[in-house]
Amino acid sequence: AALVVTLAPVTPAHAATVVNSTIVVPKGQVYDGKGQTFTANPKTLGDGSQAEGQKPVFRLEAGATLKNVIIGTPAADGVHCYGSCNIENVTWSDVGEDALTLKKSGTVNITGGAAYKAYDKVFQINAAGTINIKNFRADDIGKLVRQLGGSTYKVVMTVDNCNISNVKDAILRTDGKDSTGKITNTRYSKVKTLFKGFASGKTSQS
Ligand code: ADA
Ligand code: CA
Ligand code: CA
Ligand code: CA
Repeated sequence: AALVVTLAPVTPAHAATVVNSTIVVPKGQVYDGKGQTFTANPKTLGDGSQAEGQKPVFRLEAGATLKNVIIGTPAADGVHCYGSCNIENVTWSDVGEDALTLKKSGTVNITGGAAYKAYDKVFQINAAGTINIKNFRADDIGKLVRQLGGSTYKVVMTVDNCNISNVKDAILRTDGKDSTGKITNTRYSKVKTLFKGFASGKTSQS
């Protein structure tokens, strides 16, 4: 008799999860993507172009953590933080309109991960606060951090132990005279300028 082997259906390890409506991470909670890739449904969240008003793939309430996630393409408006948030080992393989936005005051801690192919901005800061970027890789971007154009609230920006390449505009950019930028222990290549728009004495690099 012939031997018949029936194989169970297998979900490929690398299949992306298509996000149809924003995944909300509640206040103080941790969302661990375990290395999965998430992409935006372009019809419901956004196509990842430079059009404003796209929706995020993830929305983090105050004190939430997002970790071990790959945001693939399209990435729509990436991640929105409504207050402080922790972003650990999150990679944007092709940033959409931007990668992450601070929507309400707080501290954003980015640790590990990477962002690639950001036509303009990676991290968009739309409220007073602090952004600390550590052990991060960025390549082929316009700006790594941009405080909302024309805004004057204070934003503290730090970059430590990062690897940044092919930056068309600046690593850190502000229009706020109280905002500060500090870059330490970081390698860069093909970066137009490190800092843009800061008042004198508000930047340091070592
Ligand atoms: C631009 C735009 C703002 C806002 C921002 C963002 O700076 O002018 O209105 O949409 O992008 O949060 O992406
Ligand atoms: Ca924008
Ligand atoms: Ca892109
Ligand atoms: Ca945006």
